[in-house]
Amino acid sequence: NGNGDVNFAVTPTATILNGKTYPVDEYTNVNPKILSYTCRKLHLQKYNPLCHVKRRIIDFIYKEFPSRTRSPLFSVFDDLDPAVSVEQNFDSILIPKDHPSRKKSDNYYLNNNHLLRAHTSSHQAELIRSGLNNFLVVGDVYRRDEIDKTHFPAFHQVEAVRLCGLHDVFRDENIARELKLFETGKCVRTPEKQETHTVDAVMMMTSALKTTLIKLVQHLFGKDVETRWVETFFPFTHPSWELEVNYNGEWLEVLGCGIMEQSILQNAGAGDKIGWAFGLGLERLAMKLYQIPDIRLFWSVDSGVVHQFKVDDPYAPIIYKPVSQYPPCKNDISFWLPENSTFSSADFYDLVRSIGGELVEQVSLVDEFYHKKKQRWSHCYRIIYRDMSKTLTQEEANVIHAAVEQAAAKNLRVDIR
Ligand code: FA5
Ligand code: MG
Repeated sequence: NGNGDVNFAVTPTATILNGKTYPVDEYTNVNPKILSYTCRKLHLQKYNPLCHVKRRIIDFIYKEFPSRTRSPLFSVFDDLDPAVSVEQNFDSILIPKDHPSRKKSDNYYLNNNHLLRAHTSSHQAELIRSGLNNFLVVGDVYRRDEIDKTHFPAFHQVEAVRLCGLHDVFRDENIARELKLFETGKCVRTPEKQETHTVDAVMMMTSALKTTLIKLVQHLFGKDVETRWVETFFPFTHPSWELEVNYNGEWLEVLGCGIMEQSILQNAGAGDKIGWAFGLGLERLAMKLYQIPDIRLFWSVDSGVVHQFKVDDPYAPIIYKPVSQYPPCKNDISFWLPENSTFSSADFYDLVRSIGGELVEQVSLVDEFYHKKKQRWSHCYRIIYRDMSKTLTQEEANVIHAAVEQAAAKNLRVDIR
């Protein structure tokens, strides 16, 4: 449950998560540390900043899309199981079999058939198939990624999907009689649209999508927020964009969006509609909103951090006040990579996280070289350890660092120098 109680177990032959058993195979790369984050459900903890931002977003969507019945137009799912199938996370939304985003080095696989979802888009197809036209999915997602102040292996997304029929797209009766959603004649894909869509339908949908998103960020940050659209590519939308907002003078990507690929709708039994979708990162928005300087702070249980967000009103104008900064400890680690190896830095980052957890602030590759005589590569990484709520002594850091060295030698078969 959401109180941090353990809801997983790891045995040599299987991982048990939320009552389901996933046999271990050569694809398994989850570890107890990452599994422990699935118990936290930060977006469901009333006083977590991510929950405040989530409530503001849901509020906005309810107001923006008023319903003609007594229940809201958009259904909200915020407690779907983060363990999903490869089919859900990739195939159902047309991610090609050889796409780099499927790599073992980028995801947490339970086994060759299941993984911790890498995005909330995993649930698009099944929810459409269940008959829904408008829904939000809020959830924790997992990626093996870099380690710094804006990246954590577990983060949170909000997904929105809106499917429209002819009369939702063209609200005017007379216009709806004249125009169509789908091409009947020539079918070509252009940078502007998919082969089956009419230019008119795509223009209307794009305008509705972009207007909704600009209003959303204005709802969060005020009318003066600076934004820009960047054209991009997703296998599940076309055309596609990212929205960036200005954050302390730099452009910060906060979401991806686009016109949904028609075959996703067709496969899910909604081929007569056209859809838009977006997926946003809750941490990025909350960091800007509350001036939270480090992504690890969302996971803090330190009272000095938690107390600042203990308000019932999600619109309370909170500015995060740094709990006095405790000093960092820097430790370097150098090792020879195994010969003819499949070593990847992602494996090492993950190992450091699995041992040091939230005490790891940053890991960076500071030196690499090839030794001709030995015919081996050497890597040197700098690890910054820092406790967010008390001083971490160098002795304490050394204990963690020694455990990292041991585990690297044992699990990654590197030779510590
Ligand atoms: C996606 O995950 C797409 N599924 C989004 C989407 C949905 C596109 C529906 C079209 C239609 P992307 O990998 O860019 O895209 O992630 C979306 C957002 O999640 C990013 O803009 C960012 O705000 C957030 N995000 C991504 N990676 C991280 C990370 N490591 N840490 C924190 N936030 C992240
Ligand atoms: Mg992106």
